[in-house]
Amino acid sequence: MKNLLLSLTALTLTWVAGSVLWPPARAAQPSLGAAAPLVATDAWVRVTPGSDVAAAYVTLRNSSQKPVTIIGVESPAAGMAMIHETKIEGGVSRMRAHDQLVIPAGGTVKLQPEGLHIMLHGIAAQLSPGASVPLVLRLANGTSVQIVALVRPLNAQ
Ligand SMILES: [Cu+2]
Repeated sequence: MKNLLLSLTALTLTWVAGSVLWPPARAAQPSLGAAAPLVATDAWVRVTPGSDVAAAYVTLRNSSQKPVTIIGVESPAAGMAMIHETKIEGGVSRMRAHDQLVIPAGGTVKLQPEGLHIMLHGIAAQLSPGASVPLVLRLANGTSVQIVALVRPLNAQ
């Protein structure tokens, strides 16, 4: 009986430790530095054949109690990367650049077609569907988040 209790205690402790560590930093999207609480999922790039400009989309979740501010984006696959937002103004679709993007504490911001996106300019090599594009989000706290985005065809939603 005593042994049983001991193993139950051990199990409970293991479970508690597991909960504290959750989410386990989503190994697929590692972040540099200890204090990068952004979790990036569903990252993809929509390519236009023959164009050296493409838009990248990703869902960003802030698992911390503080807002996280993205101050820049880089990609080794592009000459320049910027945060853009598409808005319909007077029936015309316009893109506006954002100097920064704030993910509220505990909040989620979706970069998706017809809205916020990462604009990639000067794509060096022609990207084909299925290829992956590394993206780096630079955060105001000095850390950065590495993302791998999957290339999808022009008609992807
Ligand atoms: Cu754009």
